[in-house]
Order: sequence, then C-alpha cells, then structure tokens
Amino acid sequence: MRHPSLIATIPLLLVLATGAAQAHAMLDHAEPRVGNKVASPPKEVTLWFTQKLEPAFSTVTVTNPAGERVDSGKARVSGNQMSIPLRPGGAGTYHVNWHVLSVDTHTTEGNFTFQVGQ
Ligand SMILES: [Cu+2]
Repeated sequence: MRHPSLIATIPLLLVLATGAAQAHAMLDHAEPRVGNKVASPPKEVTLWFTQKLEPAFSTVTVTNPAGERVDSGKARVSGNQMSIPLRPGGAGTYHVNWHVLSVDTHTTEGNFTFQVGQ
C-alpha cells in the first residue's frame, strides 16, 4: 500500500506551485495612484508591475465616468512599466483595466479606479 504516501505528496506540490505563482506580474503601483483623487484629468496613466512585461501581450484600457474609452488604445511598455495616453474625460470615477503577460509567460489581470475632480 504505497498510495497514502503518494496522496500526501500532492498537497505539498500544490503549495509549492502556489508559491511560485506569486512571482507573476502584479500591479505594484500606479499614477494616478490607485483609489486616489486628482484635480484634473491626467494626460496618461502609468502602471508599474512586480515583473517585466511582454509588450505585445500587455494592454490597459481606461474609461471615464460616462463609461467611454478615453485611452489611446496604444500602451507603451518598457520593462516593468506600462503607460497609456488619455484624452480628457471630465470629472468623476475612472476605471483602469489591465491585462499583462509577464516574462515568466504567466498572464494576470486586474482593475482599479481613480477620481478626477476638486
Ligand atoms: Cu508567474
């Protein structure tokens, strides 16, 4: 009966795999800062990640308070940094959605908001 010891090994492997997964590119910080309020609409949004990104498979979209896309559609990726120009979109809550492929070949995605107004 060797099965019980084999089964006992599987949870350990899962724990090790999860530990490795934490090396994925996660959002480290952003400008405008996550959840923050800025006085006027920013000209671009910049995101910094915990790992270098693959430019061809990393995207970010930004919508204004009316739900309209205000990003240029063309993100610039340099190392662990991704920026995208914005056109003005009024006051209120902006939504940023990002989807990136890191150099370790894992994809991650997430979103955050920032506020524009006085
Ligand atoms: Cu990873």
